Amino acid sequence: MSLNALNAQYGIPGFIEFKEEESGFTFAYIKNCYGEAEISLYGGQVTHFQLLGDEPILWMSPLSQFIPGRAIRGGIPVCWPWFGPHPNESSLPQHGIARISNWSVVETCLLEGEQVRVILRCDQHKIDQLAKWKGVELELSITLGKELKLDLCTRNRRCEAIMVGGALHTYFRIEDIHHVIVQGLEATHYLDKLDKYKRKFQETGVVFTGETDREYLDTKSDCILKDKLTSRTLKVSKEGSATTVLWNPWQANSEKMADFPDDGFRHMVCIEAAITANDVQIISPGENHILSQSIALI
Ligand code: TA6
Repeated sequence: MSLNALNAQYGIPGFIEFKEEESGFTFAYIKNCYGEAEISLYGGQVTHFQLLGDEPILWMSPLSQFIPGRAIRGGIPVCWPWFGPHPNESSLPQHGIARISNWSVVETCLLEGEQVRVILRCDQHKIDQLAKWKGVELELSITLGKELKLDLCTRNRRCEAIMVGGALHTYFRIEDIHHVIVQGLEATHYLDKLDKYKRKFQETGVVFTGETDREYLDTKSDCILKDKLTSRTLKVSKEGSATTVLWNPWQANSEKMADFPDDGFRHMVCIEAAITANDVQIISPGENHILSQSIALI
């Protein structure tokens, strides 16, 4: 669809406008009385979210590549229909295909209280190239109101059950990783990816003193992200997920990644609403699964 047609059909003057950037990627720019957000149609990825009178909430790498076939680094990547490396085909991309696919707009609307909603659908042709997921549909609904809410809906249109993993892999912008705490995961077990997925117990709130890559199990709790240097506190809620992933690559990995600044690890932390480990979803024929994450300033 051309940009003019996109704006004619789905633009809402003063609230939603579509623009093509130098990279050739098309973005939706959303504004209302609560704040603003930006969404790349490539990847179906929110790349910016800011509430009125506050600093941006999402971290975007200044070195992120905007190249077809590559994942955008930062914002809210959509990992689907598997999380991490593919379980048995190493040639398939890490974190699935959704974040490296094009998405089309299926609906935009202005809701009560000037909330703005955009609904996107992942490229069906790309999904159908995956034999096990052929005919499965993927939609993402993004609503900007007092909070930002994402609903990732998997529809199983096949005649047999499917297995789906994934995550809303959210990068939060922070002042300094040494001065944040994540609460809400106390007294839960996690798999430590850095220690051969060893099962460990989280007693206290999570503080960061080095590379961190953990899958917290059997938890539907909200996470509270406290940034002590800015006194900003975010509540990160979720639905349709019993696994929360925390990630910070720390210095050495930041330096290794081409699309990550060397000191990038200081200013971001990922808190992800995930369906992985023992929480991979089996979806029956004709059924849906919705993975949701909401981000609010408290
Ligand atoms: O969500 C954590 C994680 O799975 C880490 O293991 C790390 O690989 C991170 O995702 C980033 O993955 P990416 O493919 O975007 O470089």
